[in-house]
Amino acid sequence: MPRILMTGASGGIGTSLRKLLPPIYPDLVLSDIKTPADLAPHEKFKAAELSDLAQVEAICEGVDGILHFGGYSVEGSWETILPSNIIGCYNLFEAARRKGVKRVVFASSNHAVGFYPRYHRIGTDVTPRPDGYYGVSKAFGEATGALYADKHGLKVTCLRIGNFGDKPLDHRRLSIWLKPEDMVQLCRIGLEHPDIHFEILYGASNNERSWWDNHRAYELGYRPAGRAEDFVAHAMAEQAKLKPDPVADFYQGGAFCSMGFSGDKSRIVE
Ligand code: 15L
Repeated sequence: MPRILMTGASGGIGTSLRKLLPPIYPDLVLSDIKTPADLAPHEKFKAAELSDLAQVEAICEGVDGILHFGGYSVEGSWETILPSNIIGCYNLFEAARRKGVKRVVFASSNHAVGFYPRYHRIGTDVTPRPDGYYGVSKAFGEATGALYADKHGLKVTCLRIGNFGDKPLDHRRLSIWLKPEDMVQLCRIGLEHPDIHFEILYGASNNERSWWDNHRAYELGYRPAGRAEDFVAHAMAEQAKLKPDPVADFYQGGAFCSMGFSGDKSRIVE
């Protein structure tokens, strides 16, 4: 029975997967800086600060595979992103190597490629176009994952997650929504599929309005059950409550792109 470590256990994705993963991976070890408020007696939890390599090594001891969801999960200042998402991400891959962990699934994000316009359908092989320091940290994580796969033989899967949740929250999320059960399928591919060396896959459900070519995930057996179009009325009603934002509405990364934007608005074509 493989021992799986999940970092970021107190965050949004971690909290949801804590309920969905144990039937598949009974030997699940949870980690975060803070203990989940509702930690149950049967759950195994080890606190760790990602920016401290010794602490990260300690949680990797005896582990077969890692789901790395830890770190800062939205845009933040450089001072915030650097320790949690850059140093923390390096520490995770390096600790995994030192402790002989075989596989890592890294929670990358659509914000690594957020400055592609929505009209541009992209695959997983495009040049990163991050929409903030958070997106830069996700591109860094993908690059670090590739290095550890090629140089050290770690099997690495980066999931460029769209928007994880029970339903798509607005117009943009109709293109990028990821149902929790579909996330579980992607984690299983990363942790178990025999053909994994280094992969980048989009973390998106079966969304008709998708901007992403995710054929590699399907080749690896991904069969998402979520369909964003089933929630179109809800998403559009929520969208109607939002103010128009020309930069956010043009680029894939949405509001992360317009945050602090001082670029060339003439690149935005109606
Ligand atoms: C992300 O990467 C964030 O973690 C999440 O909070 C959302 O902002 C999501 O992207 C999104 O783009 O909707």
